Amino acid sequence: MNRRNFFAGAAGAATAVAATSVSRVAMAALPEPVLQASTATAAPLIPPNGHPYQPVVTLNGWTLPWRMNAGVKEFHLVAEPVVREMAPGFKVNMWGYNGQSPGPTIEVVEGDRVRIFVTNKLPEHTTVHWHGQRLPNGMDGVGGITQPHIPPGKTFVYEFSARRPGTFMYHPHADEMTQMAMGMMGFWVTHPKASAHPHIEKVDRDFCFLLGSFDVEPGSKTPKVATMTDFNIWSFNSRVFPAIDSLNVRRGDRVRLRVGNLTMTNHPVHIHGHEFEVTGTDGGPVPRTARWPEVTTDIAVGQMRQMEFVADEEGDWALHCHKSHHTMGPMGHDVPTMIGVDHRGIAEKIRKLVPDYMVMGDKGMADMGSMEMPLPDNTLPMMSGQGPFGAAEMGGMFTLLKVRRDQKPGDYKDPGWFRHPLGAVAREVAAGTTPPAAPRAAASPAASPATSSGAAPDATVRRTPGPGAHHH
Ligand SMILES: [Cu+2]
Repeated sequence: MNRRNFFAGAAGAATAVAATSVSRVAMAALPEPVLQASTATAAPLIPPNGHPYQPVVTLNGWTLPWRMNAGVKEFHLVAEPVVREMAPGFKVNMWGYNGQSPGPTIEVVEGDRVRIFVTNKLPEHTTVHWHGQRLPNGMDGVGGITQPHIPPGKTFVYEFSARRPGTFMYHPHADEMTQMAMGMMGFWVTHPKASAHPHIEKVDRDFCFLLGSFDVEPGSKTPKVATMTDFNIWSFNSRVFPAIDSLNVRRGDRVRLRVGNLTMTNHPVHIHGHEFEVTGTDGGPVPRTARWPEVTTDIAVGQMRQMEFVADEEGDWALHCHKSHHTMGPMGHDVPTMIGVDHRGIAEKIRKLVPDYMVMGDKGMADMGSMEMPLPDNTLPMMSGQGPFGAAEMGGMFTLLKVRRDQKPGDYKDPGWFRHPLGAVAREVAAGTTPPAAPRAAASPAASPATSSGAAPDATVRRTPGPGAHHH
């Protein structure tokens, strides 16, 4: 993390401050903005003051530190142009907050008094809307309706109490189509104050990310902001597979995923190998009796969902949007279906005229994953990612849930590829032979991991020990 004095540091402050119309005293009163240069998943921010809580981990992101001022948590968001590396070799000119898109996650506790300074370094006005919060109407951030817009170069302050625990987002309510298409959004988590909330379980790992979409023409660097639905880049926290970090957990951990959707379409988020329950929505925690097991949950536009499960199956499990074109990089939409077309010989003839010509997909599109296509600079390959068994043929909204028995509690490091037990991988069968039986998995308790319905009392079905239990 990289701290920089927004107004040029103590030594240079005289000239920098003189250039603004705001008094030196007023500037000194602002908390120093904290900026993030890295796209790596930051370690959870253990709260240094205030009510304690189990912090979240933001996928390829970070949590914004705050200053405690007479019992009020003070944050400083800076709305500004940023360059987000969506994948190595693919950098996009975005607008974001504090150096990145999405902006930093804000974490507070139910009942906290929160003051958020928002400095506008964009070339146009903006506001911040605190999506889902209970707050005084004048703090809701709807430009022109509940407040004047924040002009370029100015700092506004929002203040309210975090009244309801849950999963929230923030985004501009000013020239929204442009500003959200440019990547302006962030996550907000309000942790429960009570140590035993009736509808909020303790978890061992709590991850969050925002679904994003961009329209970046191959070879260009800036999203098109007039696009309404036809986006070509689909991201988790403005990163695309294989550049999205994996979610690394210890076998037996109770895991919470918080996902928010600020794209212009719905995303059915699907997890392999486990059943989960939706334990919270935009409106707050879901009572246990109202939950049901799922392996896919649709997240509509503007919604947030909390998914919870016990990660009790070891392996590298895919976690992705189930719209298959959302797990691909940019491609033309007018590619003809070539499956079954025999164009042997034709390509060679065309190549004499067009040296880079390639035949696309006469056996499907899988060739695209391993082909070395000539691409314009700063272009994301359409399907990429290498796994231990070959090309993953994926891009966009895809990552891995890595479950390991030897992952240490509190350790978020990528453990590398899963080492499968001998004979426990799907494999070729030679004609006329009978392969040895694959090893059977150790008997694992039936029933869904987060099951809380039916007659069983919670204590008997909650197989995950609390976070403390792993430490002994
Ligand atoms: Cu999707």
